Order: sequence, then structure tokens, then C-alpha cells
Amino acid sequence: MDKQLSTSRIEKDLENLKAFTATPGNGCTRMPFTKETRDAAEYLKQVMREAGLEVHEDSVGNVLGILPGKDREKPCILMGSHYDSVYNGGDYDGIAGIVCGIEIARILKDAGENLDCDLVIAAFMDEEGCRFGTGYFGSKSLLGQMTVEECKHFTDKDNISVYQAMTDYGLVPENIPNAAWDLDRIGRYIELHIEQGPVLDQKHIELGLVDCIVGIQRYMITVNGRSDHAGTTPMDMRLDAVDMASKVICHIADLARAEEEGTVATVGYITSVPGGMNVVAQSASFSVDIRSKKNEIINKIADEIRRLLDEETKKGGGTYEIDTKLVITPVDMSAPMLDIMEDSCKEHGYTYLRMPSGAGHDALAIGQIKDTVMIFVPSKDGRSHCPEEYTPYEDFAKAVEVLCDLVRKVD
Ligand code: HGY
Ligand code: MN
Ligand code: MN
Repeated sequence: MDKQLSTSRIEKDLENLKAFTATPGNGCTRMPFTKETRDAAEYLKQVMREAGLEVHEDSVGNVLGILPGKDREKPCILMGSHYDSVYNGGDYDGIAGIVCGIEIARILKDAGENLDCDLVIAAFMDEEGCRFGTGYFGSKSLLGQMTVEECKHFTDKDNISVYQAMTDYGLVPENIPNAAWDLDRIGRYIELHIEQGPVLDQKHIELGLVDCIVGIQRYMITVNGRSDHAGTTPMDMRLDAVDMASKVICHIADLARAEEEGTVATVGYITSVPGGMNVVAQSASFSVDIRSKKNEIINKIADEIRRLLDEETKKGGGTYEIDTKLVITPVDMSAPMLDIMEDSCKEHGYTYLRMPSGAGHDALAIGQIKDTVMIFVPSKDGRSHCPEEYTPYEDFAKAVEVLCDLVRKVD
């Protein structure tokens, strides 16, 4: 493999894809079903066609490039990642896994290597769930796990549902079931991704071999009180939604700190209604994202949050609702594929570390039902989901080399 050539081709595509952001100069903002995803999809299709792949965009906006195998009936090797981003995110999260998947297909095709099975490179829509609070929309649709009803339920900050956003994007939500594959068609899933954390960077290790992915539970919680004048309403007469909510929020991070197993809990979004400086809040909404390698720990923290909500709203005279956005269990990666990647690292002299993933990835959704493995490349200073996200292009080429070995061995 010509690592120099691969590095330059990966660099070219990722540099070009940086243009498709709603916040130029302030990171990558590529929300699902927007102009930015449309432009990125058209670019990926062009690159896939130039690489000689069969190209197809499905009914939910996933872009698929297929390198045909000798036996098209044989369960395929599915590779890829997502092409949406978080708000003001980085230029490598998700998209780099797609570009590297296309590079692997190019390497095999240029070398005239005909796999037995199809190699399918998938660019998944809306893995992050940032716009609608969901997550894994594209990969779950491919697995046949997404319904039209769910698309009507989930809305963004402007109260636009997934259903409406898809329609505005030119898709027909009623056709979501058409995106579902016959699961027997998928042999295994492989995802290359930036680590998004500090481990490889701090330890100066070249590649991460992911052995498990944490489970995630995501909720949007709304505490209801009563709006009143902030100046004239005595403290003992208030039903202050922000006061009640904040007495729950302040405990959430410590609930995670009290646990092991890579447990984390995050309140990333808070808002109040009507949001006036001189108005006691009528309602306060906040997101909760709980993760751990152990599902029982996630459940324990979620139950404690419900107990606190009961306690504080009873004391404060309010009520609350919980909108469940995502519940997905931890998943172990394929031991045989991990062993093959480890052997390849040794053969090429790459330092490596078997490690868990604290980020979800499409591999978390697909790994629930298919043999799955991930490979990480280091994130500079461990930074991600921010404009500072960075990985040297030659690091991607090392991971591509290992995945070429893996693909050849599992074909
Ligand atoms: O949130 C995550 O774990 C990933 O970045 N979607
Ligand atoms: Mn992400
Ligand atoms: Mn990602």
C-alpha cells in the first residue's frame, strides 16, 4: 500500500468536505436534512463514483458506495460512519470514517483485488442526534428500526419534526421502510473513527482497537412551575421551575463521579420559558446524557434522577415530564476481528491499545445485532465536538492499512 498516496487522497477529500458547514470559520455544523448535508452527500457520491463504486442514496439520506464482490449473494462487509455533525463540531468526526472507507475500496480496486463479498461504504445520516435529540437515525433505518411515527414525534429547537425536515429535504418519510436492508445481507460492520478523547494522544499510541462501546440513555426533561413577577412575588409563593430543575441538575454530574466503568453524565442543554430576566420561570427544560460500560449503572443514575425530580417538584409545587430520546445498551466488539487487527498492527509495527469507546458511533447501533469492530486514530489534545478537533492525515493512512488487512482476512 502506498501510504503517501492514501494520505494525500484522504487529505484532499477531508479538506474539500470542510466547506460544507453552516458556520464557516467556527467549526463544522452539518445538521441532518440541511443544505450542508445535501452538499456533502453530492460530494461523497462524486468521490464514490470516481472510485468506481456503485452509488446509491437511500430513502433516509444515507449514501452507499458498493465495491462489487465476486459473489453478490454473500453477506457483505459494511464499513463507514456518519456525515452529519454536532453544532460547531470538528472536521473529522464521522466523515473521516467514510473517506477512509472509500480509500480502502480504492486501494483494493486499484490493486485489482476482487473480494468475494460486496464491500459497502455507508455515509449515515444523523448519527449525532444533535438537531432532533435522537441519534443513529440513518444506521437504525438501515437496520429497519426506524418508523414514520417516530419521525413525527422528534422535533428540533424550532419545533420542526424529523418528518417535516425530511419532506423539506426532498425525501418522502413514508418511504423510510425502503431504507431497511435484509439483515442477512450484512456480514459484519467495521468503523474507523477519531478517538475523541485523550487516551491515545497522551500515551503516544498510534491506533486504538475498540473492545467495547458504552451504553447511552438520553432524556429531555421539562419541569413545570408557574410564571410570576420576579419582583413582587414573595419567595414562599413561587412555583419556580428553574429553582426546582437546578436542584436536580446540580446532582447529576456527581452521580456519575460516584461510579466506575467509564460512567459519565452530562447536562448539555438547558432552557427556560418564557426566559425573561424579570419573570419567574414557568418551565425549565434540560437534556441528560448518561453513559457507562455497565447498563445497570445507567439505569441506577436514571432512577435516581427520577427520584430527585419527584422530591424537588413535590417540595416546589411543580410537575415534570421526561421525553425519552435514546436508550441503547453497551456492546462488546468482535473478538476475532480485534485479534486480526492486533496481528496487523504488530506486522506493520504500529503501537496499539485495546480500549473502550465512550462515544456512541453507528457501531453502537449496528453492533447490537451484527459482528462489529472499530479502530481509533488519536485526537490531538483529546479534543472533539469542537473546532479544535484535529488528527494528522498520516494517522488515518495507518488505520486504513490495518483495515485493508482486516477486510482481506474476513472476506
Ligand atoms: O455522542 C456520541 O457519542 C457521538 O459523538 N455521536
Ligand atoms: Mn460526534
Ligand atoms: Mn462520530
